[in-house]
Amino acid sequence: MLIKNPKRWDLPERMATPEDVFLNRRALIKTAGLIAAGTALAGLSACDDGQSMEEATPTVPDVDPSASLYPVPRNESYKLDQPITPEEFNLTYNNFYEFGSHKTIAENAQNLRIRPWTVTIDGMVEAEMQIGIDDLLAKIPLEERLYRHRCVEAWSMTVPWSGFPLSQLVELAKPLSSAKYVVMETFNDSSMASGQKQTWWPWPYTEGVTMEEAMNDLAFLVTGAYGKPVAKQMGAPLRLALPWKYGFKSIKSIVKFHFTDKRPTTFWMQSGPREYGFWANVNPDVPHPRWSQASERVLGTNERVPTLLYNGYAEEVAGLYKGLEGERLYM
Ligand SMILES: Nc1nc2c(c(=O)[nH]1)N[C@H]1C(S)=C(S)[C@@H](COP(=O)(O)O)O[C@H]1N2
Ligand SMILES: [Mo]
Repeated sequence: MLIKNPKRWDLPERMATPEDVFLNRRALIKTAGLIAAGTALAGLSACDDGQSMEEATPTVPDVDPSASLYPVPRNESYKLDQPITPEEFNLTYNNFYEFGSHKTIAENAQNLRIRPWTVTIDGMVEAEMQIGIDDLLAKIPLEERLYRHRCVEAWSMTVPWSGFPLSQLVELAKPLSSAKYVVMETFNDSSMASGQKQTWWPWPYTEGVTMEEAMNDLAFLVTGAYGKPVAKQMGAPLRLALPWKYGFKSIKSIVKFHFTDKRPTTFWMQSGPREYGFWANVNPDVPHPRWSQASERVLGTNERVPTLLYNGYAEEVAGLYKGLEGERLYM
């Protein structure tokens, strides 16, 4: 049962197939024995599977203790000659599978408790540590950057993120020289995130980048957006923004940074190895098995525009991939 609530920015269905339409179907078949037959059949059009999920009772919206930090000064090196996507789009059209595998998870995401929020830094570091988000925010100056944001489902936005370069977190962590990757992890608590009751997904959500990618100035840890603390549905209180990669690399609501010499098998690599790789750099010439990447739909204007190599950031990042041409860099 799909409850339609068409908004003027809704995409035609064929352009907005969710990431999991194929994956979930397979998972449902696999776990069919665990699900009441009727539900399983209704769930086969996987995009509405979140609707059949038991919704947790929304809690009273809490005041974000970091609110007084915003707005923060804009870093003029990261301007764009394209309009910012109106905030209502980023607040209402999200991917955050912890709260449902469809786009309208915003209300359910209000169940996310963002304080206390402890960030763990561990693995190949001089000294493992835990730090509360507000202590972290007090240590590192925040700035605003305008970034392009591109999902593998071929929609795009332009977002004013606030936060700080990932390189500053790496400096705080003091990794050993043997560390080659930083792996990030989202919270895992099905009592606040009903999507995490769907046990066929490899929770918690994880993502990772090489140390070299982490040190690139474009790699940005987001704590705010649109001049205020980042909304829960957008990955409060700490998410990543890697604008040259597909959106699934930009992990939300991070609780852990793990330094390692092993390349991680991330959430999406485990969920669909044929469809999702480690690098996931944007490239118009390399189609995803289900979505051509030649063009993208701009949320807000519904305009279709050509996709750019590295999502327009080739000058900043192409050098990271020299000598790696034999790898699946674009999926
Ligand atoms: N923890 C977590 N992080 C996540 C996701 C998710 O489901 N869970 N979805 C990813 C995908 S597929 C995209 S496109 C972006 C969406 O970010 P937005 O909702 O702010 O546009 O978040 C990424 N980060
Ligand atoms: Mo995505």
